[in-house]
Amino acid sequence: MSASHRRARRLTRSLLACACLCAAAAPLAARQSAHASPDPAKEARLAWFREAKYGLFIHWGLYAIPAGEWKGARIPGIGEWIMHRARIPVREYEELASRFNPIKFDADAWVQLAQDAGMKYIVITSKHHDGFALFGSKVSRYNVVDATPFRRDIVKELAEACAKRGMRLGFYYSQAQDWHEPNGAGNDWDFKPNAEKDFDQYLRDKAYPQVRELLTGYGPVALVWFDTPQLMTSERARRFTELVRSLQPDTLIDGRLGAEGDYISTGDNIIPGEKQTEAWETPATINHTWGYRKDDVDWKNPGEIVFKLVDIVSKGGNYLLNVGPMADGVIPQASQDVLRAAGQWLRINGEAVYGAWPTPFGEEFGEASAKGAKDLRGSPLFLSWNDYRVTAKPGKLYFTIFVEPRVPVELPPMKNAVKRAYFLANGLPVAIAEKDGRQSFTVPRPILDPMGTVIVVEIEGERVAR
Ligand code: H79
Repeated sequence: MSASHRRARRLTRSLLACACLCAAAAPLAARQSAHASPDPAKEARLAWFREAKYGLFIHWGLYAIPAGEWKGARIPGIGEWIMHRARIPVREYEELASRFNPIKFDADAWVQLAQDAGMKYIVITSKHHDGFALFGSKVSRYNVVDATPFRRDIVKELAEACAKRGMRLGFYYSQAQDWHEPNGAGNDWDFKPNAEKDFDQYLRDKAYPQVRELLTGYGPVALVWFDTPQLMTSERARRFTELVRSLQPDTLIDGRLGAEGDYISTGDNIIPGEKQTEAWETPATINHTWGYRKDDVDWKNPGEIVFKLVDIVSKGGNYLLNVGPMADGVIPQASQDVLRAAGQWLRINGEAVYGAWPTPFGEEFGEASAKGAKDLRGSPLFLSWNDYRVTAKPGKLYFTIFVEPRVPVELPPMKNAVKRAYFLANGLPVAIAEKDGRQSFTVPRPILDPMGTVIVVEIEGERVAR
């Protein structure tokens, strides 16, 4: 491929990345400055999260039954939004509960999948915007135990399976939008517009007490994943923070509560262009929906998943990758296959991922367009390069190569001497050459692993000095 071809391909990729920007969270850079001072308690809570890097998001609820279709019509958009998108009245949508009977649900199998995938934590929708709780709640009968023929507490079974297998479990909880409740945010087809609602009544009688239930009835909670902070004043948000901190001081709070959390949540499916020092996480779909849709079979392939994971880790973040189980309790086989294939790569190359530091360089991410081109939103266009990414540990640099290099790979300039280099997968040495003061290595062709070939470069000293 010629240089101009490669450039064109990169350009297409970065445009695609921009086009799917979603408004669920403010831009990362804009929120950076607000968190300047290091907080030791927060850093201690975050220790496991910064190590873990990769988690399984599970969106499951009544929306898995219609699976993107209502009364014979295809309803576009993300599957878990079907009630909103089709303006389904509460009284009609509620009837799905009487049909929710996922007899194939097997919590152990789900946790096994996460483990096979190399994921270190699970986050499940304990209550999404539709208001239906996947746990046995005393606060609202609109829950899996009281309103369905299934009558089993799904969150409890998953919590037990996680505890048994040493998997951390966190809860997504839609704190603001609740389309089932007259005073919850979001439902203006059955109820009054948000501005005329008694939102505090909803918080007091449902959201706060349900979050309390989640933090008292299900063992240690790794994190609470709040979302879409509509109507969330800082005072309303503070009550959630106090609840979480008082009940489980080690539990993390994500970045979408409406007050400062423990880490930054990027927009859905958004991976920032550069590394960030603050802890952060990208929530992402494996196809194009979160909740199951029968018509969305456009799965990312394992190579794309591995690239995104290493890209994210090289920028200091975590990847929370979603699956949408079907109404019978089974996670679509195709998505399981993708996760397990990426997990196979991680079994060999996980040293470059888990607990790894972000890149000490940054040049590998790409370059600003020399021609002053602008992206779709008028920002200067950044041409991202996807040839390789760098992660690090004390005395070691991991170059994960994604595009077979036709020329020697030059190490970015650093003061450290290189001790040796080798393939992570098999330990075979990689020769380092030096020319005009620049060190480089040559990757033999064909490339060892097309999904990502990791070359470990051992350096003098713990960290790169530039
Ligand atoms: O839980 C997942 C999503 O349901 C949730 N965040 C992730 C983690 C989310 N909430 N809001 N959004 C995502 C933004 C949603 C935008 C849209 Fe729509 C929903 C576009 C299409 C459907 C709202 C309804 C705007 C147009 C129709």
